[in-house]
Amino acid sequence: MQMTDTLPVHVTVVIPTRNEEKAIVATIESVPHDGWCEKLDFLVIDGSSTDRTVELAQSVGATTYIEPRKGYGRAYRTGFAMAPGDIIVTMDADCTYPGEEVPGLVRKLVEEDLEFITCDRLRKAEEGSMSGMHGFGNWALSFTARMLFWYGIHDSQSGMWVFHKRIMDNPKMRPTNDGMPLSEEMKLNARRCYGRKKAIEISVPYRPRVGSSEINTWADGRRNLIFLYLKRFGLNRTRSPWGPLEE
Ligand SMILES: Nc1nc2c(ncn2[C@@H]2O[C@H](COP(=O)(O)OP(=O)(O)OP(=O)(O)O)[C@@H](O)[C@H]2O)c(=O)[nH]1
Ligand SMILES: [Mg+2]
Repeated sequence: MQMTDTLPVHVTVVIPTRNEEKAIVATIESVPHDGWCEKLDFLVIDGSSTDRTVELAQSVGATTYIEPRKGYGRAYRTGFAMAPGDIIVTMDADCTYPGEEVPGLVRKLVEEDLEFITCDRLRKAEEGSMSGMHGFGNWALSFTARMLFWYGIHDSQSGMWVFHKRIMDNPKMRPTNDGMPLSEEMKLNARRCYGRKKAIEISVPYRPRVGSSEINTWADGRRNLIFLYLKRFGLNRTRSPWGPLEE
């Protein structure tokens, strides 16, 4: 198949947002819209933004859904269930991830018969994309995850994944966490369910953020670390510090 052929797939880009009016339009427009796949749509799961995020997302054709329950993980769990496409792509609404790489990543998933791709940000991070503290936190969490699970993923915190929606039918793949730890949970579940040949990691550029972040580096870092230990001992489904587990 040539790079110019239209891929016979329906792709939904799921984007969680909370007050991202400065970057949501550029994030959506960064993904090529030139007919590289049969159908492409954008599903924005908004955590009750108080700015113009929703209106702006709709203005460039995205479907929006307000998820009042807090959390990055909650937004994705809702978005995965709602996404109409057979292939799901994720990214933050802050211009940090390379939207222009989406067609190539989807093509790779389809043509190489993969189940899941996670994008490593650490090897190709551009200058200014990660503060020293963020970089250290990412490295420390990724290192801890590798030591606990021996699963070989370099960047446990990346939020850009490309996968077949059908993998969410697998209860061992479906994530349980409503917060930032959903990111590491996705990779751990994917490697456990599909192994190193079908669940792969690819390095992509990572860019400076547009707009300000609402995450709390220390609190989220601690939650991510606790989650790794709970999961290691199989307690994340029964003892969730983020409240009851719902579908
Ligand atoms: N729906 C929803 N989206 C959220 C929530 N918290 C964060 N987000 C979105 O999730 C994405 C990831 O959050 P970021 O603030 O970028 O977190 P991060 O990438 O770890 O931090 P930065 O490096 O500063 O970008 C962004 O698009 C946020 O707008 C939430 O509670 N609900
Ligand atoms: Mg971000």
